[in-house]
Amino acid sequence: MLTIALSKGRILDDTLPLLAAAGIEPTENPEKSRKLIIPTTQEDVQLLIVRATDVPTYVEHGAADLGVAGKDVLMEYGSQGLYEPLDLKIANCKLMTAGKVGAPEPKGRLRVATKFVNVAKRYYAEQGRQVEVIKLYGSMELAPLVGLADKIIDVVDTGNTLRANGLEPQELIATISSRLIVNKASMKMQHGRIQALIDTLREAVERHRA
Ligand code: PRT
Ligand code: MG
Repeated sequence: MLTIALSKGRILDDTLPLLAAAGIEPTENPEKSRKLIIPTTQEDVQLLIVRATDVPTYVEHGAADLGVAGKDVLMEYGSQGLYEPLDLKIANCKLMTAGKVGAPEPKGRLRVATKFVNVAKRYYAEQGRQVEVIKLYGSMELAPLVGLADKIIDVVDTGNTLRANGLEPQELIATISSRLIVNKASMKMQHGRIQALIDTLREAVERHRA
């Protein structure tokens, strides 16, 4: 059995057409089903539906052989224990700092609210800047509005969410797309099969981009 971990929403939406190119289609709609293990048209391939931030955990520990995760999630998780053989070029966005429109740079220690705690610490450490990183799990945009933080670090697509809350994008930390990730032991044990899937997906990505 080959097990592929995916999250619902934009990653699933954009990954299904790529998997279809490899002849892998879910036998029921994962967006609607309550099932977390979804069989596919290939008897020996199944999908696991997990939270976006949990995908690397399932793959690193071998509960899934493959997965699809945003580069933001991988930067935060740390990708030492995983192979990352293919940029799927889907769910594109930017990881950015943002703050209140027109707010002056605070003097002294910067307070940064984010769910990307490791990324934030690394980013400001590289700049030699003293920061207090405040961990949040969502609605980061609120933090500067109520004085919880000076800035946030979050993924930005259109920027509409920032604008709607009186915030502006400031520094670009990384351009983000979703990556295929592979468990290291699976890559050894099922090399032929996984490599064939990677090759097919790579062609589908290129066709999709053309
Ligand atoms: O939603 P959940 O809490 O379960 O987890 P998640 O937010 O990590 O998952 P999901 O499915 O929302 O995102 C999965 C991946 O999609 C992320 O890890 C990113 O790599 C990628 N991605 C691409 C995005 C966006 N675009 C995006 N716009 N992830 C989140 N957003 C958010 C953004 O932060 C803002 O709050 O969507 C909102 C709208 O964005 P704007 O800029 O267009 O207004
Ligand atoms: Mg989300």
